[in-house]
Amino acid sequence: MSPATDSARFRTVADKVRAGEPLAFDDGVFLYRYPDLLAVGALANEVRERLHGDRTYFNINFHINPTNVCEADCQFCSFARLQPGMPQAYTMSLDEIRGKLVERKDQPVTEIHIVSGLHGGVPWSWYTDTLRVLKELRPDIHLKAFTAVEIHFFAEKYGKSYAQALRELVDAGLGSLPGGGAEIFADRVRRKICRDKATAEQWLEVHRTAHRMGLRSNCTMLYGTVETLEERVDHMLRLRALQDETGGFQTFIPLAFHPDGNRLDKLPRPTGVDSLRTYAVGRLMLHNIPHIKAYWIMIGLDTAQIAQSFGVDDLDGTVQEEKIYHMAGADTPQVMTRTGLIRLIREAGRRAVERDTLYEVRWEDDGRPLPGIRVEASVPYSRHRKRVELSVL
Ligand code: V47
Repeated sequence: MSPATDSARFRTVADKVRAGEPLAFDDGVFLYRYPDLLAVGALANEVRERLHGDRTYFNINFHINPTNVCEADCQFCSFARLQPGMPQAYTMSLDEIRGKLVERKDQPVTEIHIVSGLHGGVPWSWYTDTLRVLKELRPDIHLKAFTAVEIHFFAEKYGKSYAQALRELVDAGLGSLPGGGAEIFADRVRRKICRDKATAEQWLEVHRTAHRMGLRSNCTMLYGTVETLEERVDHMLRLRALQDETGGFQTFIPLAFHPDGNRLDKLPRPTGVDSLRTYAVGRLMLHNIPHIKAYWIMIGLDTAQIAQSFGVDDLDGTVQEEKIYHMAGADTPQVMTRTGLIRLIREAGRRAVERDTLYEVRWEDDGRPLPGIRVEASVPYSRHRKRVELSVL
């Protein structure tokens, strides 16, 4: 196609977006290939601002990874150890799990994000008690725990239906499901990078079951391994179809592949441009999922700031002691303070909104100076913009 027909096609796609029409598969692939990244970003930003204005959400959370013993042998994973007793394999006792929360008892944490391995050598009660011991200590805390891949594994291993496994976890304190384990839905890719865990259909069925039970969940896409752009768009469309059916997804989180310490270590990391485009295309294709989240741990703080103008309205989180990406070579800090996150958001010209896991607002930034934040970075978005315009004049 010539540049002229390309820009005509872009205008047609933009018209569809502005009319609130769902984009088609070919539109998604076109947006991935359209050379003008800033135009794609600006269109995604229109949708982002229509939905959320200048707000960027964040929450105060930390991670617990109770074991890294995992029967699945995913090629991209640097965290899992196939057998107990292998170097660096660990499984926490319930006391150790409780201890992770005791260590943080004075912090205003509202969520614990729990991702485990597929460890069949522990009884089912170890998984339910993991939630129970945390809830006993802090009944108010939200437990976002166990990916759909884990739920599928629990059902198979311990002889339960998805609904039964989820019900028992809810009784023990489960609040919602994180979005991990989706990777890329295309069979061709799953056969290459994660052939021995839940299939795409099983992943989607777990989320369908959870949504029907009234649980909320998130969804992810691992990009930058062996998938094509078409397979990324297909992945987004399968998420969109389930969302049309259930409405239970809260946020879509693209996850940039980290190559260190795993068997795909010859692959390069996705570039910043690829990440920004993926956020933007995600925002445009997934018109029915309310939020697009940047996991700054994976893309770095700089890209996370810019992503807020490419469709992203949500940043995860204050995350502490993250293992999955740091074992895969992430060089981002392990901890981000609340003030640090607010500063990151303000400096991007956005208004920070602290939320809980289900997006209830807990605090909104009114631009007042905060300790450790420069005054010029504390000016709210609209005034900040005026100031910038004036200084350009
Ligand atoms: O399922 C594993 C991915 C996921 C690597 O729901 C990798 O709010 C890149 O799902 N390079 C777990 N990705 C993390 C996850 C998540 C993160 C933040 C927020 C939420 C949420 C969910 O991480 C895994 C897998 O898809 N992953 N290894 C790697 N080397």
